[in-house]
Amino acid sequence: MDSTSFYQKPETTDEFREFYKRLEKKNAAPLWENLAEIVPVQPRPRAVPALWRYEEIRPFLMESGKLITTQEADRRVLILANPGIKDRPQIADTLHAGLQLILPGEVAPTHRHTAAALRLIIEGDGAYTTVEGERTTMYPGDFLLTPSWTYHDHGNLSDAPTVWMDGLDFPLVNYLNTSFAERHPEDVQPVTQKEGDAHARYGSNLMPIDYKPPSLSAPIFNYPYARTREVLDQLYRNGPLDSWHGIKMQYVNPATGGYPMPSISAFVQLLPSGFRSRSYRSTETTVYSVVEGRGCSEIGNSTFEWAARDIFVVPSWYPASHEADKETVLFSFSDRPVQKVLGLWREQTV
Ligand code: 1HN
Repeated sequence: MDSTSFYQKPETTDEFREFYKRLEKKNAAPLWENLAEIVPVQPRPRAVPALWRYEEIRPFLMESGKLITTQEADRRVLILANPGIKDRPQIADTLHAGLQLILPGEVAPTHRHTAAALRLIIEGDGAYTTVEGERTTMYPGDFLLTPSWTYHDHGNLSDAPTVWMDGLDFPLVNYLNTSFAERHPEDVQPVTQKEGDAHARYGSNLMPIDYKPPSLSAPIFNYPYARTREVLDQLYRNGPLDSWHGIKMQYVNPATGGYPMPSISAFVQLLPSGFRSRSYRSTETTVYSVVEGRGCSEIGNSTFEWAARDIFVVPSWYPASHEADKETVLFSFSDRPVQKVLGLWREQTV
């Protein structure tokens, strides 16, 4: 019996095949021939565990900077394409991840779409993203949101290339046939708020009185790394260290305590030098970006050695353990909120 199914297909005879042919003409099919495929006994993602080394991808990113302008490309992004998913480039079954380059002086025009996006800044100081009229300047390690249907654009006023990882939920959004997208009536939306307003108003353990969240996403759209790093340092000093996760925290919507966006969760974790995590798996698809450090991860039967700025993916239900050769900070994002709301999310320490 196929170990991925509780059900064994009946032997197919000529009589069956002839029946199936006639059935197909009527746009119908026998469930018993498809049951094993339709109801696997455990998740069977198409995506496989995979790693992208920044030092290998960066030259291609810079080459793309010579080939096409941001204006021409709209967004100059190299998609991280999972080798297990052949028909379209995406990092995993439910999520997109890519590396976006914006060169000094460039502007990526304003648009909005129903897919939700996040950024994790990888290289460069001083480029900005504007979300719904408020700019935020970005530094390495910063975690940014552009929630569903918010107007956003990017610009680079610094004198160095800026690179970030994009994470989007559009494989999910497209699966549900819920994608809408449009450009802003102007090439670049007007800036209507002072920089830092959202953070002061909603991100400082204070809320405007009578505040009612107008959307399912966080009202702040930058979680600066400087503050996050201090927190990780302090929590490491205070302990305890979790055997599976090190010091792991989740990013929250400060207005609700919930996920930053309704479809995407995000996490940051510190693994001390020499730390070896125990093995863990969950049903969520998780994309990791190494913010600092060096080490390796065992994912399923494969081992991946990583360094700062590398990206790797752990598809649903693959056991993963991480080892840090020096103090490491991992950022990660996943589709956990969608699984939770459907009552499907599972985890297991293995
Ligand atoms: C998008 O709008 C951005 O706004 C980046 O920076 C990556 C990947 C797929 C679809 C839309 C951006 C994207 C994207």
